[in-house]
Amino acid sequence: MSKQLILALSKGRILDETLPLLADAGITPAEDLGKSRKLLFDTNLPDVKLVIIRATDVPTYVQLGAADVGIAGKDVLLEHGAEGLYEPLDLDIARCKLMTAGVTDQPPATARRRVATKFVNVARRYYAEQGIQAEVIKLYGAMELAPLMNLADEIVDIVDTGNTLRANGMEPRELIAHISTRLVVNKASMTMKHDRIKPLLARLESAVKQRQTQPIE
Ligand code: PRT
Ligand code: MG
Repeated sequence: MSKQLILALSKGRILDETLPLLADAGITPAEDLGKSRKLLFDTNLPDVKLVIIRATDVPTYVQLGAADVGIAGKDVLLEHGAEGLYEPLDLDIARCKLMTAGVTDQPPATARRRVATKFVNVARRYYAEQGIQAEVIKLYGAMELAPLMNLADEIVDIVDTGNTLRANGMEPRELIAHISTRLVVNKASMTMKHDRIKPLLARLESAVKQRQTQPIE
């Protein structure tokens, strides 16, 4: 196994909140990420590299050992499954909720419920646990549109302020999980590169704690 440490970061909204945390832990990209079309970046540390990929691909990279460490939303991790991954640290960023939602003031469908979501595994598990018969329909985006178009009765999606739901005539219903961004580590890397990963974890953990104790202005 190489001595290099590869960190897989989720692009999109998590990235903006991840970079300051990494900087606090002593890792900064060698060039401006926004000004480059590259996907693999050097950092200030000669043996640490960053890959910036789709959030949904992060668990796969880490699970298969292409990256040693990854940063991804708990929603993505729940959907992907945790096999081959350790999840040692909650970075406490990009907090939101994974919820069911339906059309405002419309009672839930009593027969087999049609549920549109990109979180098909999470949704199947959730409705089965609730003893609700559900037909889960995979969508890749704009879940809020599905009930309006009578494609589905409900959706399972990320909710933060609830504004997106309200703007589309929908209301949040049941909480499935509280979500935040997590650090994941490949199980083999954790053993083989423990001397590299342990200090990184410690520095990130103290960066997270420091933010949590900062007074809110
Ligand atoms: O592009 P892609 O389909 O992959 O995802 P995306 O563009 O929806 O999100 P991305 O990649 O920028 O970041 C996704 C990660 O951020 C998720 O995996 C979550 O862990 C985290 N996160 C935190 C959120 C939100 N907050 C959030 N509000 N991800 C998505 N949203 C979206 C949500 O899908 C919905 O459309 O914001 C809308 C709801 O927000 P409110 O405030 O209107 O309720
Ligand atoms: Mg996106």
